[in-house]
Amino acid sequence: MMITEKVISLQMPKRSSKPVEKQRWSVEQIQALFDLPFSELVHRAQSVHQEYFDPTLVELATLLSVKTGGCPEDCGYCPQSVHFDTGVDASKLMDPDEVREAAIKARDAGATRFCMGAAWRAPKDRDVEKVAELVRTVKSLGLEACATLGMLGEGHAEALQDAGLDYYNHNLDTDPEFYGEIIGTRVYQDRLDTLDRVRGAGIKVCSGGIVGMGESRLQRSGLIAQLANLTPYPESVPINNLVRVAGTPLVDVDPLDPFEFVRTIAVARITMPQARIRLSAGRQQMGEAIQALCFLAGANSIFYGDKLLTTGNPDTEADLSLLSRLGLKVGQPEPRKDDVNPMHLAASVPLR
Ligand code: SAM
Ligand code: DTB
Ligand code: SF4
Repeated sequence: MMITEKVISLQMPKRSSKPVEKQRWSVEQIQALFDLPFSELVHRAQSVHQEYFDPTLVELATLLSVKTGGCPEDCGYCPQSVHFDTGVDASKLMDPDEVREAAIKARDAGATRFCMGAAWRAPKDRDVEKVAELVRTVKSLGLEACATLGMLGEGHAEALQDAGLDYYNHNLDTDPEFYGEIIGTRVYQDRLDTLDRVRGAGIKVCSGGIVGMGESRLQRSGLIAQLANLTPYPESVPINNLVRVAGTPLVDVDPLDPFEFVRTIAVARITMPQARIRLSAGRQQMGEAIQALCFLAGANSIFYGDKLLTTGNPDTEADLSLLSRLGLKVGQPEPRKDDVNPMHLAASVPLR
């Protein structure tokens, strides 16, 4: 559905029980949030987080690479692409017993969501059938199930929904203007089409992106605008900090200022107040203090387990210790109120 762009009012609209007409975030409005003094931005994000969620609750989602490497796509950040020599070997799809074992381990360690990743450009019909079996396995253990398998074709989302899949992860990854510098084998619209299929089948959308790939602040704002303007915006938004992997074209890119990463989390929280905002890849390189700032800025989910897909993640003991020292509890954050137009939250942001 197309929605009209409106000029943001400097007055707070009155709350009403009527559905609020969806307004589009402009990239400039989002950049104005990014440009706020750090303390002001984090304060606003924290206020939104408190308004919509129990801010002491953090989701633990465990990842498992069920089919690793050998991917024909050329995503410049990815260790699993055949285009780059990263030392990642290609493997076949795991069988249900292996997945069951990993999911039980994750559940026993405290995870509530189990996300299966496959290094495919797009799964074939028979791949989807097999993954549907994996989804049933995960669901039978009482976990939320998520899968990220690449672009979905006709009937795929429905088959996964039928198996009980709760979330499908497919990231927009970056700003449309910057996208072509990172990925050449598929276009932005392909990603939007997959998200439409997921939404259409009644599966919750998990979509976010990566920062620290050499994009500008304007382009980070462009990514958040794309996500926040989806109608509705995703229920789950992973924000990844680039893990610079040897052999990929992005290995030597300048690391992002960690405060800029925190700002990205804060802006995602303000613009998508009901979403679970996941502090995703890059935590191992980040240090505890920056992670604490991310929780303060509204992150309420993490990838939990010693490994992401092919790269490392903090140990589970270290994560539980960090959460405990911050007085955070483990659980499944649910928004505690209906959405109001999140743009009211930016109403007093000075625009250039
Ligand atoms: N092949 C599927 C796809 O591309 O949708 C699923 C797996 S893919 C590895 C899932 C996501 O992981 C990517 O969209 C990207 O956001 C993230 N990712 C991959 N490599 C990364 C890296 N080096 N650093 C941070 N995030 C990364
Ligand atoms: C997402 O946004 N990040 C996760 C998950 N979705 C699939 C993947 C991170 C991958 C980091 C690089 C690796 O471990 O291979
Ligand atoms: Fe393949 Fe996904 Fe990696 Fe791109 S991000 S190369 S599609 S596994």
